[in-house]
Amino acid sequence: MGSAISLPLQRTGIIRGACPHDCPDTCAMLVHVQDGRAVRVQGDPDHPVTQGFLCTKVNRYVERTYHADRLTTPMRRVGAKGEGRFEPAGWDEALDDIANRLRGICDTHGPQAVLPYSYAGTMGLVQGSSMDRRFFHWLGASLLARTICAAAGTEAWKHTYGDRMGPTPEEVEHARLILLWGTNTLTSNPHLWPAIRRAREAGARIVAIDPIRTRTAAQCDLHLPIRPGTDAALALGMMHRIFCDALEDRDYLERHTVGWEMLAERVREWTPERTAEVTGLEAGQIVELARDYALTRPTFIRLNYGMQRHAGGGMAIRTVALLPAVTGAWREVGGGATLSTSGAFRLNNAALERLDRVPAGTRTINMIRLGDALTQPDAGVGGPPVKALVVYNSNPAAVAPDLGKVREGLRREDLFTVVLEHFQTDTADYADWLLPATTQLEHWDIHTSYGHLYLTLNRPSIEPVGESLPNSEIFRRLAASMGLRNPEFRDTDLDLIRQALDCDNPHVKPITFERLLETGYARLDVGEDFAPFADGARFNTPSGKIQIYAPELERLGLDPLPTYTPPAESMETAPELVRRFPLTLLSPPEHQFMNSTFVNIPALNRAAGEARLLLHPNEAAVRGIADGDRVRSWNDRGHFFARAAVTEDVRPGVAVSYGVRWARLSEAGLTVNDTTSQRETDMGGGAVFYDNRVEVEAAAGS
Ligand SMILES: Nc1nc2c(c(=O)[nH]1)N[C@H]1C(S)=C(S)[C@@H](COP(=O)(O)OP(=O)(O)OC[C@H]3O[C@@H](n4cnc5c(=O)[nH]c(N)nc54)[C@H](O)[C@@H]3O)O[C@H]1N2
Ligand SMILES: Nc1nc2c(c(=O)[nH]1)N[C@H]1C(S)=C(S)[C@@H](COP(=O)(O)OP(=O)(O)OC[C@H]3O[C@@H](n4cnc5c(=O)[nH]c(N)nc54)[C@H](O)[C@@H]3O)O[C@H]1N2
Ligand SMILES: [Mo]
Repeated sequence: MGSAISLPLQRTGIIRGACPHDCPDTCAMLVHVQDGRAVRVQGDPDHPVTQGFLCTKVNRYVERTYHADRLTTPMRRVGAKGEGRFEPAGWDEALDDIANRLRGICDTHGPQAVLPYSYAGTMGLVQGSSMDRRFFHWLGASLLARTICAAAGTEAWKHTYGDRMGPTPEEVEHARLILLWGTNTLTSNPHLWPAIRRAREAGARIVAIDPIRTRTAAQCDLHLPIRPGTDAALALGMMHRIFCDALEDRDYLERHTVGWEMLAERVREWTPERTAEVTGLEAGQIVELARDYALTRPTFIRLNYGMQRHAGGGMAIRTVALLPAVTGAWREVGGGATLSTSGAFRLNNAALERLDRVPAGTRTINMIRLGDALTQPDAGVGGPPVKALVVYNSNPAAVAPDLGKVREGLRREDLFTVVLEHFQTDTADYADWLLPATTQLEHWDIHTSYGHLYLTLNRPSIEPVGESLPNSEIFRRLAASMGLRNPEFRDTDLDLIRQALDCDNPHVKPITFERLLETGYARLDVGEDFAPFADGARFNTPSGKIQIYAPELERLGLDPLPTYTPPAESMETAPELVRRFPLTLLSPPEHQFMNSTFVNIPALNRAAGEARLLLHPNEAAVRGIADGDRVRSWNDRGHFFARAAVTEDVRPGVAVSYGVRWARLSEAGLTVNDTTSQRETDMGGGAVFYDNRVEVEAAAGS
């Protein structure tokens, strides 16, 4: 373990850490330890964004860490695939066997028959994208396109603004109109809320644009229950009005954008009436929103993931994100739009990951097509079948779309599966080897953020639970077992942190490891009032400007101008399908869970209750469904069961089931993701979780 933890642990006191989860807030966490045992976690009261509080979930981090079900030794499968029966084994035995099996597969089928599968179980660079990547890159394994969450928006923003940046909670309090557009802030980005509250106390109006009256929408001054997947239409309709009333910022457009005249022409057709018809909102509301947006200063749009998870998700992000370019909202502190702030954080990922070692011609497999990749002889993309799957920081048998296909693949007797985990998850059930990994309290890491501007160091606060090891150490040892002797596999976790910081990004330059050891976190050196796209900004796009017209999109077969792309499963595109499956099923995050993490924490599971299906009273009535009935939702991909909740919180035509649940804790082992599709978004090959049509019926046993 020397290479993983190489500074002494303090046995009693308060240790500075970082919340590792996939959330924009990246909290600075204080871990209270007593005699070598963690007793409490707390949000750092001095951190300007964390402000002394953690969320409902992470408050339970100590409980999760010492959970009776934590994996504490390597485990070898003894039952049938998927049965989830294992026996304990030693690390040497496990690593030797895994190395032998992988070597055999590489020799027979070539190294591309090995597929790594990871996502954001931890957002830490060391435990998430360092030794693991080096291992697979040196081996010559297939590459994984990590598209499940943010790919559509990332690609859209790249073609439009270049780097992903925007106001952070520290600036947002200056805004006087805030649009929460496709985001459930109180659940998924709760540390933005104090800034919203302060803005509101100073007179700001808060508007939620969401098909569901979420707990966030319920707190806003106005809720616009938009039809799913039609956000681009709403933005175009707003622009129509803004140009008609000559409320655009001509000076900003001329100096900083290309193609605005074409946009002004394009939006002429987006009259309030047409916009209303497409979006399901009222024409009067649209006109009023547009005028408010153009006449208030500063205006801030938090545009987030909801709108990305539809076939036209990239175009939707791009179109909505252009509103502040049209009105020049970027000029002021707190004005503009934020998708992500990760563009401010370019660390030395190249040194950590060593993509330069990837053999030329290596294929890439899109993670959201895992079902196809495991069930098609050429993995769906050409080349050898996938013969080995190594999963860490992810739970694909719960979070991936089209789970029926995923399980069919995982059940293959000829697929060798290794899972690094804290718990026996849905995916772990299918493992040949299950390896115990450390949690954030037990390892080092460094964290960027996609919702603010602080770099955060995570110090381990306790010894590893049982025989668990950090991911980095498991891959270090696996590399040794496979005979990979390059010096890169000898770097310690502290070496890796130093390498990450050793970069040419001027925002990061003043931040050293020593400084982070002392303070725990540090703000990027971007000056006081962050207004990245104000006057004088340079845009990291091919033209150096905001690309309202983006010629690169034309080469990808897409409209180079902002446009409305209807959902793939909609009346406009698939009327026959819609007649059979009339409801759009949305499955956004459950308040008490973090994707599929924390689902096994008893207090949180109790608070979330059993899986529910929210339905508008009209939709329930025509199906003879009463509140509390057991219902079955289905389409051609699969089905699942839930308890009906009849409520006006969802608009007609929409059904909602909050996720992500564990299949092994769900009725019949089925969840929402048995119905979702492997289709890719227009940009970035992202997932379309919410572009999903189902029918619902009362099930026996109501
Ligand atoms: N508690 C909790 N917090 C989380 C997570 C979690 O699982 N639990 N997950 C984290 C992760 S990985 C992510 S990516 C983020 C996601 O967090 P958010 O950015 O909030 O995204 P979603 O929750 O996917 O969707 C947000 C809202 O968009 C709405 N929506 C769906 N379709 C549309 C649409 O077409 N248009 C509009 N305008 N709205 C739509 C949904 O009803 C939902 O209320 O949250 C992070 N934070
Ligand atoms: N229907 C539907 N499906 C969705 C979504 C949705 O909104 N609706 N959201 C999607 C989104 S936005 C995302 S980001 C994905 C999330 O998908 P994932 O990134 O797979 O997220 P989790 O479900 O939290 O699974 C992470 C796993 O990593 C493990 N883990 C955590 N830390 C470590 C570590 O240090 N080492 C190891 N070895 N393991 C660790 C945890 O125990 C957990 O089981 O899900 C997607 N799936
Ligand atoms: Mo995500």
